[in-house]
Amino acid sequence: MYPDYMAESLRKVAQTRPARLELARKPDPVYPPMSAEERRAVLEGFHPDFEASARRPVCVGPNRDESLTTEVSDLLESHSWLRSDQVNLDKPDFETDLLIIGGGGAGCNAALIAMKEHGIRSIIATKLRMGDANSMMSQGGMQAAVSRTDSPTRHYLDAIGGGHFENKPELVRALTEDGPGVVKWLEDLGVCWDKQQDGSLKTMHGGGTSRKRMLSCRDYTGAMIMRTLMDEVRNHPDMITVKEFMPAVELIMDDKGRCAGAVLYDMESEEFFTVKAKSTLIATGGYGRLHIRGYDTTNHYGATGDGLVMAYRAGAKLMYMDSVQYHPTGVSFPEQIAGFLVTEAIRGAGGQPLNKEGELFVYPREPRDIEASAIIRECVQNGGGVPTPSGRVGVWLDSPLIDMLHGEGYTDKHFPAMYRQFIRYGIDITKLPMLIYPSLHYQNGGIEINERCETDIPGLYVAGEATGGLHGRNRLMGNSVLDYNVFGQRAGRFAGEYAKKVKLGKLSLAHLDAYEKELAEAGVKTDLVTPVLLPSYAPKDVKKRQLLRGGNALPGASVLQNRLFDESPGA
Ligand code: MEZ
Repeated sequence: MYPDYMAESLRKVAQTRPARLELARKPDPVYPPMSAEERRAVLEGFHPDFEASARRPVCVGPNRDESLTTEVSDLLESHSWLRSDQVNLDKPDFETDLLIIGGGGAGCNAALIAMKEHGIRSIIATKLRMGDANSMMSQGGMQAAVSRTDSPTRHYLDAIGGGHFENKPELVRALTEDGPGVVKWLEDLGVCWDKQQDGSLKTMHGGGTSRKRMLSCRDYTGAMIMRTLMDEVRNHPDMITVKEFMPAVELIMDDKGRCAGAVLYDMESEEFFTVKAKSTLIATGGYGRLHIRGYDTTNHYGATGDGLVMAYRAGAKLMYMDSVQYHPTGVSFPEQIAGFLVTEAIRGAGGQPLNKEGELFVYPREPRDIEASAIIRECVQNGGGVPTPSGRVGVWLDSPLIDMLHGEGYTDKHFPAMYRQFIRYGIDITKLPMLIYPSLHYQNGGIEINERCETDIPGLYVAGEATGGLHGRNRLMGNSVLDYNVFGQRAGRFAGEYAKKVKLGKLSLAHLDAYEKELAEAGVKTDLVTPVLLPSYAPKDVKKRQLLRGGNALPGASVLQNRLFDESPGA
């Protein structure tokens, strides 16, 4: 239940609802969409990326001197877990055609396509369990141009517009043209898309879409897709080996500068294992658990940007690593679930963002960065937010309108995940609005790839959220689900093709020594060891005890904190 002090604001929301419902029943927008100038002003004034300390130049590596998100620069200016002389590469522990780092949607698709199209064997090495990934957590849907009034060209234009015309065009073309084929592939594997009475696919709007294009499986879209893909992967144990709780900590190269596998870390036995692979795919997802600018996140527990730092140390270039996506509607209250996703589909179905006076203050379907900035402005500049007991703030998302617009039972049927998420705390979203605030959601930038998922490093492929360029500096809803399917498949296709031809040379970790030298030459002083692997929410005194374990202890500190070695040991 909401605390008593929120009752007055809730009363105002109920009071303004009949007039807003009338508006929503008309064909015109319920609130004027922003002009290009208004959009620019709200972004520059209120988007967290534009805060003074949000970016700083990185002083090592392929993007040296470029301004990146500050926490990303911190992440990249860090030490490896390993030194080249600590690892014996003469007899690798495992050998495979394709090593896939990451057990989310991109990784599963890649393994399946490499097997089906090339008869290629792969190892999927995943930090937690298979499917512990943002792919599993997406709710509202996947975009694909399947309806009669739509086309890949329209989808292309929307994605490019949403990305502020900075997307890599060849990637957007691949995404939008492959989209309808992905819908069929997933349906053939067993995904049950929502359908209309006549059996055709049900499509909805998302922010920034000019046509209804969002396909869904209620609000469990990612869960449905991932369960299906994981089942298919598990059906082929002879071709696809899954290693759980075994994150990669560094890439292995050969003496010709090609990627040749990775060093894995067994989280249970704390041993390192080497994998020699003809081609390697990074499908490690995003970095929400770095809690950039202190924001809560919608991301899963393992989203710590591991692929970025491994690829960067090996010499791969990053793109748009100055751009972070904050989902406009993360939970603000109940605080036990602060930051959790409230799907954009709620606004697509008619939910309206309101300030504490119950007034609409923004068109509900602006692109994400604009919508999020407008919500921050309403709270920070206009004082229109509702404070929570622990000092957060939020605006209302008026969900009861949805049943009023579409008929009783609609919310229960179409948003069961959302309904359950709130009813557990005594909040019935068919009767009361949700309190929301932007939440760190997506890594817009990442490792630069071409439409074959190739990087600058032969043999190194990247797919899904770990890549940069596809979404420009702002991704539209539902394009990440399509992204991990389209580019996961492409990665499997092209990495598989490459694996059939390549002859690897002598294995090496010399790039780690070179990176370490560069850090020293740049004068970087840090105790941070990456990949981070797991975020730590432990208090400092507990962290200190963890770090006093022998050897290369788990880097349990948040990426933003040093490893406390400067404090007296044992204190
Ligand atoms: O693409 C996404 O981020 C997505 C589907 C999220 C959502 O709002 O449901």
